[in-house]
Amino acid sequence: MFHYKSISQVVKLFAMSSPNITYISNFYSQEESIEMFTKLSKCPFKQPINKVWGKSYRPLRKSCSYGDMDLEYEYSGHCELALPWNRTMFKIKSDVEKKTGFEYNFVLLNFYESGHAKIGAHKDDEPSLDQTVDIATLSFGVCRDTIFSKKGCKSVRQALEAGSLLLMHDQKEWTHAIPPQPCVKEARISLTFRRVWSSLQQILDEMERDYSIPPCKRLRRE
Ligand SMILES: O=C(O)CCC(=O)C(=O)O
Repeated sequence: MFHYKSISQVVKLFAMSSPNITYISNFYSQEESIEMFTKLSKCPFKQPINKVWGKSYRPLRKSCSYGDMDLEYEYSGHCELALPWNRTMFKIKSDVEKKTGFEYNFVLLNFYESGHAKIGAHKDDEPSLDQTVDIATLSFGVCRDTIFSKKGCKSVRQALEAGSLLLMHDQKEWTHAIPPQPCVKEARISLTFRRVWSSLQQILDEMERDYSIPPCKRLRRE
């Protein structure tokens, strides 16, 4: 017979051994996804120069970003300066916010021209990211897989279909990647919505830490 305690331990163990994600397959209909893919293909994608472990490289993947005014996001030694929201991007952002209940101020777009373009295993854990807000990934174009991995756990593979929305809740323990799929010949565009601290907020946070301002005197984030 199971005791309540042992069941809750099993539930906890299971939660630790699987990535904390929610996948919604038809967030946008097929027709909407095709229309959006066409619009999004016209975004000013550029091949960034990334730096990992001191080495610079140009990934095959191209990217661009939109966000609130003067917002910058630094990752892989590369700084993305957000373009101002346009009508399409603002509409998509509102749809995602309605579904998730979170407010986003930044979106990173990735353009994978074919299955040769990829993104290595990584965590979106930059200090400039608000970790209490789920990262929301929309996919358009060809279906690609994502792989979640954690040491000692079985990897989880999830197909990201056109029009789908993937929510990553608390990903401190798991990495995610878009592996190469050379047999895939068509393009995919992903949009990852995030909440980024502004540089001013980061300075205030550092001051709080450095001068040990008691919590009651701290400025609230919002
Ligand atoms: O394209 C994707 O689905 C993932 C993108 C990603 O992991 C990232 O931009 O950090």
